[in-house]
Amino acid sequence: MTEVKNLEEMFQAKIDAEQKIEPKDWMPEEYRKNLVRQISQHAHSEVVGMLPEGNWISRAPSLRRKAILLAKVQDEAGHGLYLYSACETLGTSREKTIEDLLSGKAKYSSIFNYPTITWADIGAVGWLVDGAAIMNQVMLTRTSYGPYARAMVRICKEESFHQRQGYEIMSVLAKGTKEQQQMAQDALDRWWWPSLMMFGPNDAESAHSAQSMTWKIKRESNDELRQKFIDRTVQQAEVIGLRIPDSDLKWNESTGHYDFGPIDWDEFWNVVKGNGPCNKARLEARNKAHDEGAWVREAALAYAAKRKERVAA
Ligand code: BYC
Repeated sequence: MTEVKNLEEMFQAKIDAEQKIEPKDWMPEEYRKNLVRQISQHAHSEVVGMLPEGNWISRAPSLRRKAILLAKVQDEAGHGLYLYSACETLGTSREKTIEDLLSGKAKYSSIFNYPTITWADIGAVGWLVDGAAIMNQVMLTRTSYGPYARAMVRICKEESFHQRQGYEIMSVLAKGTKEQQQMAQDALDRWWWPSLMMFGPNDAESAHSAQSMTWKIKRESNDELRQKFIDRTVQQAEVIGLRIPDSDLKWNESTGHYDFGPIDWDEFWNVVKGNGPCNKARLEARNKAHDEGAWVREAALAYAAKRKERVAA
C-alpha cells in the first residue's frame, strides 16, 4: 500500500514538473483508463467525422473544392490512425476499440450526428467544428501523456488548415448572391449551438475535468475553452457579415468576454445518448465500411504471415 502511495506521489511530482509520462512508465490504473477513454473517443470522432464531409466530396462545386475537401477528409482518417496508435500504447487492442465503436458502446463527438444539408455546411463544419476542435486540441499538445501530446502537434497543424478552408468557403458565399448569403447564414444558424456543445458539459457537470486537470491530461476547462471559442468566432462572423444566432450575445466590458445565451443541454445529452438526427446512419455507415473492408484486413494479415515465414526460413 505504502509502495503504491510512493509511486503515486512520484508520478504526480513528475507531472507537476512538466515531465511527460511515457508508455513504459508506472502510472495509476485510473490515469491509464481515463486516457484510453478520452483518446479512443477522440479517435472515433475523427473517423466518424469523415462521414458528414464525405457526403459532399462528389458534389463539391468545382474541381479545386473537391481536391481540397478530399485532402481534408483524408487528413481526418490519418488523425484517427495516430490516435488509435496512441491508444494502443496504453495496452489496448485496436480490434476491441473499434468493436466498441461499431457496437454503439463507445462515444464520439456529438457534433457528427448532425446532417450536412447544403454546400455551406461544409464551410460551417470547417470554420466552426474544426475551429472548436483546434481550440480544444492546442491544449492537448501539452497533455501529460507523451504519445498523445506528440500526435496532437501534427493534428493541430492540419486542423488549422481545415479551419481556414472552411472560413474561406463561408466568406466566398457571404460575398456572393442573395441565395448564397442565405445559405451561409442558414448553415451558421444550424451549426452554431451544436459547435458550442462540442466542448462538453459545463464545468460544474463535467465528471472527469477535476481529475484530468490534476493529471494535466486537460489544461483548460470545458467552459474556459468554449468562452475562448465564442470570443474569437464572433469577430470572424462580423468580418464576413454573418450573424451569430444568439439574441443574448453581448460584449461584456467588465469581463472582457462575450456573454451568451443558454445552451440546450437536453439536446446535447439526447444526441450523446444516441438519439440525434444522424446517430443511426453514422453507425450503419461505419459498420458497412468495416464489413466491406474485411478482405483488406485479411489480405494484410496473410501478407504479414507470409513475410514472417520467409524471414524465419
Ligand atoms: N460529445 O467529464 P466530461 C475533430 C461526454 S473531432 C459526446 O467533461 P471530458 C474533427 C464525455 O465523454 C473532435 N460526448 O468529459 C474530426 C463524458 O462521457 P464518459 C473531438 C461528450 O473527457 C473530423 C461525459 O460527456 N475532440 O476534431 O473531461 C472532422 C462527461 O464529460 C462530449 C476530442 O475528442 C461531446 N461533445 O471532456 C472535423 C478532443 N463532451 O466518457 C473535426 C479530446 C463530453 O464518461 N477530448 N462528452 O462516458 C477532450 O478534450 C474531452 O474528452 C472533452 C470532454 C473536452 C471532449
